[in-house]
Amino acid sequence: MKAMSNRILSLLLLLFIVTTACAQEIDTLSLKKNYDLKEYRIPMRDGAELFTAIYTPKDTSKDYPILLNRTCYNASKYSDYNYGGYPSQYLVEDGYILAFQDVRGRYMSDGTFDNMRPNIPGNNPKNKKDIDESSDTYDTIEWMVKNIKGNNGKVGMYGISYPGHYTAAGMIEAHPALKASSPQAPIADFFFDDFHHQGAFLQSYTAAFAVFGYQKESLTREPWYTDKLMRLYEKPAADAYDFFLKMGPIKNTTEKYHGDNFFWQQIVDHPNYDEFWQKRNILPHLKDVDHAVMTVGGWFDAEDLYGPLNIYKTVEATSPKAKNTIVMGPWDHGGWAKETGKTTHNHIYFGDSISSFYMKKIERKFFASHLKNEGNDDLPEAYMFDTGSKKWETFTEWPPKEIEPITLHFGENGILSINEPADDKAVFEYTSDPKKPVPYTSQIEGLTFTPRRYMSDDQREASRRPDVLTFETNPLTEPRVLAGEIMAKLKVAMSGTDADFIVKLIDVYPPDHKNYEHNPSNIIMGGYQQLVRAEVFRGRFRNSFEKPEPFVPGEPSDVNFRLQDILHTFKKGHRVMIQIHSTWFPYIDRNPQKYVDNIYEADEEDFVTSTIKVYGSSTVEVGGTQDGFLPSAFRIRPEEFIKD
Ligand code: PG9
Repeated sequence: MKAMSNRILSLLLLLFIVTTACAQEIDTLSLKKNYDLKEYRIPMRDGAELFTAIYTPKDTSKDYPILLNRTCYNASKYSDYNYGGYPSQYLVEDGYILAFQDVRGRYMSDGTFDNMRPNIPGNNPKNKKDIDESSDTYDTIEWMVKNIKGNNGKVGMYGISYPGHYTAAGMIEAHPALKASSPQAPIADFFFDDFHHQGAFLQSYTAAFAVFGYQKESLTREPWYTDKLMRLYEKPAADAYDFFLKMGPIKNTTEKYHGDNFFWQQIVDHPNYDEFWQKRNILPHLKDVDHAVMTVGGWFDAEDLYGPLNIYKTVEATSPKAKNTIVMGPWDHGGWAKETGKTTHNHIYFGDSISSFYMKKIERKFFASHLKNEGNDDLPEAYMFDTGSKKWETFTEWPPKEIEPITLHFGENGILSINEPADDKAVFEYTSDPKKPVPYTSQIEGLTFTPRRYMSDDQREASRRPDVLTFETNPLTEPRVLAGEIMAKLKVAMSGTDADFIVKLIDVYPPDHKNYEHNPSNIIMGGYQQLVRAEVFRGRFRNSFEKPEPFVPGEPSDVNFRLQDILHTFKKGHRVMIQIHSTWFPYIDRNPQKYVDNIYEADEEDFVTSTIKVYGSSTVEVGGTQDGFLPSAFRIRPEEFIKD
């Protein structure tokens, strides 16, 4: 049984990682026919050797640029030609030297792994004393350009997710041969990406800790942590909501699953944005980038959406010499790297061959123009897919100034008004019960590595709950494009001393909207409430992510927070809807609603029901660039960066 379950588990894990990092199904025969493969151990400045699998084109009649992918997901797997993390088939056919490297401390590379290893400024070109991902990238490029036959002296980097983070790290004090970087779904800061959203913990990530929370004991081509992952999958839970509710407070995770997991312990020991997290934020180091950067993300990326948007914005603000482009499409995590024919997210259909369009017309052009001097990079500053009109749009800047932002106001009887105060005197109230939290999805989902489908899910079930405030406009008489940043500015009060706030922006379809022709799940599209954007904010961080504060019962307080950007046309006849609630389970762990110093150590009796008030003077600002008060640490513009 054990052997069988390990096999299932390894497949499960491989499926996750392959779907995260895989590209257009590679024709491995053409790869074998046209590329030679060799394995290297590349020496770093401190003597550590990093395993690197390098494919070089068999046609030696010309020189080729190097495309480097640094990964924590097992580069040694590329040594049998049929792994899933290759670049697109178009790049393979165009001819590049393809390098895949295990980052320090992973699989076949030396050293100790550190999640989001802190960047040490001033490390390059040569600072013998320190190492980080930027210095490891610098040393790798230096070695490859000097030692790999047939390279043209130009290097590109790309990677999806954690490999996207390593691509962004390589952009810092970059090697001069690095000419084109494409961080895709890159992690910028684990306090805002993946494991946390603005400091609120993603309990739905519980299984993921096994992959990142144990050090290997020797060089290995196989995962060493599968038995730890099995602890959660021994009795696969078909219903994560039920599984985690029955498990009780987060502290039970420590006792039952992760007591020996170093990364879990770091998460538990650092519930606030302290130096441990601030040092791992890559944004303050992304400056003076002087080569071409194309950041890619998915509007429905439930894992890394903060990362791509803020890495693009930071480079735009700090690096005038960079040719800086952002591409955001109707994809989930890494969806642009695999062609699915009909591009859908959950129940929503966006069009055909959208990923192929990206790979052929955008990504291929980006690398060819900067690494092969073939064609020119006439890509727009922002290549953005409108998730409402379902069309690509291009902008000369992002967020765009030419699209008017709007202010949404809440009124009695669930009225949402656009740009007109509805009723500043109104007070809306709900009772939040952590024993009956609001489900994050209308579907029953089992334990996943990370949840993905919820990002465009139907919100009708939530809008019918008494603990969800729901406001909607009248049917729009004209289409309305919402583009750019979103800021929720809530005035709240509560009977408890802590609370989370979830704000959702929803596109409500007209009641007579047709169902899809091909509709095996019989989804009723008439009245569908499509989630456009949602975000959670842990109210204790309302004045500072570093120094949380309890609420005073009954005292009105400001809770201002950012939702991630959007580009969405609300069509004529549709309505704009806002939902506000205080639990979102088990995507986000439950807030006890009684202030405790560390929620990861809260006991069952700390979880209390709370009556929450939202005042009519609250608003949601949608579009453009949202300035105004931001809690400290949520810095995306360099002049605001925390000093290292
Ligand atoms: N950013 C993704 C992730 C990291 C850690 C846990 C779960 C997901 C990724 O690298 O795939």
